[in-house]
Order: sequence, then C-alpha cells, then structure tokens
Amino acid sequence: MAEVTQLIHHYLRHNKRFPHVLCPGCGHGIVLGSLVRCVHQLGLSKDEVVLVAGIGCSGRIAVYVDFNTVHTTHGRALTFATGIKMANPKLKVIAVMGDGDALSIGGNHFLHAARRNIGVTALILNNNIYGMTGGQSSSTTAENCYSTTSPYGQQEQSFDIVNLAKAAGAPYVARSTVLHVKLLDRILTTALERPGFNLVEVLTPCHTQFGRKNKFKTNVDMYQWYKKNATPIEALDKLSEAERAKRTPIGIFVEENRPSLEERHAAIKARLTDGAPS
Ligand SMILES: Cc1ncc(C[n+]2csc(CCOP(=O)(O)OP(=O)(O)O)c2C)c(N)n1
Ligand code: SF4
Repeated sequence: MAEVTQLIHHYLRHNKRFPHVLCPGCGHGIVLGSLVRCVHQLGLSKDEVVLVAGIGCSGRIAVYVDFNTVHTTHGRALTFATGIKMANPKLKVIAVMGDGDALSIGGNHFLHAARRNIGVTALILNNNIYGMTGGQSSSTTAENCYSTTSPYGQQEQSFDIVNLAKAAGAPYVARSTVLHVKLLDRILTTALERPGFNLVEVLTPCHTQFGRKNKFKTNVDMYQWYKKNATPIEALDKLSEAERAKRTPIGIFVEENRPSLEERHAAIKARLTDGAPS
C-alpha cells in the first residue's frame, strides 16, 4: 500500500464521515494533510493527541481525524483546549480554528491563551472570510475586499494575526500558506514539539466565498497570488519599501522559551504539597 494511503487509513476516520464537505480547491485539506504528516513524523500515538476544533469548514478537521477530538462552539476552542491541557498536561493539545472562529467571536480567548502561555498549538486557518455560513466578513477580511456583508467593500481595518499573537506574548509565532507545504510542515512540527502557546497561522484559499467575489477567476489564481505575494521574512530586507508593503511575510516571527502555564502551575502545586523550593 502506498505510504499516503497507509497514513489515510491510520489517521482518518475513513469509514465514517466521507465524502468530505470541503469544496474543490479549498486549502483546508492541505492543512489536514500537513497535520497528519507532522503527527506521524513526531511518532505521537493517536491517544496522545487531542484535537479541539471550533465551528466552520475548518472545524470539520476534528470530525475526520481519529485522534481524541472535540468539536466545540464558535470562538471557544481555546477555552476547551486550556481546560484539557490543565487537566492532563501530558496530552498534545491542538486547537484548530478559522479566522472568524479564532479572532472574531474568539478574539478575547485568543489573546488570553497567548498571554497565559498555555501549552497548546493554535492552528488558525485564515481564509479571510466566514466560509461555512455564506461568506460574511471576518476580522481578517482586508479593507476594500468584497463579502456578502460588505458588498461595497469592507470598511473596517483588518487584524494581522501574527502581530496580535506577538503583542499578546505568544512565545512561538509562525505563518505559512498552503502553497508553501514544506514550510507549513516544518513550522507545525516545531510548534507541536515546543512547550507553551504556539501560534501557526496558515493562509488558505476559500474560492467559493472569498475568491470569486474578489476578482480571482479560479481557485488556481488564489494559489498563484500566494506564490507571488507570500515572501520569507529573511528575503524582505532585500526589497524596496514599496515592494515590501505589497508582500505578506511568511516564516517564523517569534521563537522564545518561557515556562508554560501548566508547568508553572505544577511547580506551585509541588511547592505547596511537598515543600519543594520556590
Ligand atoms: C455562537 C455561534 N455563532 C455563529 C455560528 C454560525 N457559524 C457557523 S460556522 C461560521 C463561520 C465560520 O467561519 P471561520 O471560523 O472563518 O471558518 P471557515 O468556515 O472559514 O473555515 C459561523 C458564523 C455558530 N456556529 N455559533
Ligand atoms: S466554503 Fe470555503 S472554506 Fe468552506 S469548504 Fe468551501 S472553499 Fe473551503
């Protein structure tokens, strides 16, 4: 059996929820593939991994994989993930969210999970839109882009997820696109290996709800846009200021080590119960 088929049989609930709901050309399946590869490469058992998802098309990932999974409510994936990690710090907890989920309804939870440095990998699938419910603007829809709720162009300024995570104190902050699969595999593997709060943003096309309203004739045009505009941060310095302003930086933005919330909590517990030194 080909290796890819073996991975599918091993990690997906292939006999339950298929055919999947994702549209042709949707980037979410590429992220799912990367997640499976990274877990496999790290040699994690399915029982060690907990995947907590919010709602939306991105939230469907939790339905397809054969890890411990929880499909939670809009904006609350990180709150469930926090509880799970605090209850059993040995588990590898991953929260999968869309941009609408993580930053519109869930924005407050996102900031506080980063600030607390809870040991969770936050994987945000940013397609700049609410995909599943019909293409309403989210807080990452760029100014002047069209959506069902901004038929004359979005008038609000958008969030930059990387900058938000940095400002909130996340010790690992990285971004890729679904076109840059090797980078995606690399940053996701690193995030899964690290303690503390790890933010991985993935730019992923939703041609159905975003692309066709924003002058991308086909879903391939969206992938080509990523190819043209996404630029490794190391290469940005070589560009003129005007060129830099047009690019979307990808790569690792923050990589620091700080004790995670559950580690600090365990240390206090040990001090109070066993008299361990403070
Ligand atoms: C509290 C609450 N409000 C609204 C909804 C409806 N809802 C379901 S999916 C969705 C959009 C999700 O968008 P996003 O998180 O960006 O994920 P995508 O579908 O784009 O992957 C919304 C608004 C809900 N499920 N719960
Ligand atoms: S609506 Fe968008 S996000 Fe949802 S499956 Fe289709 S392309 Fe993907």
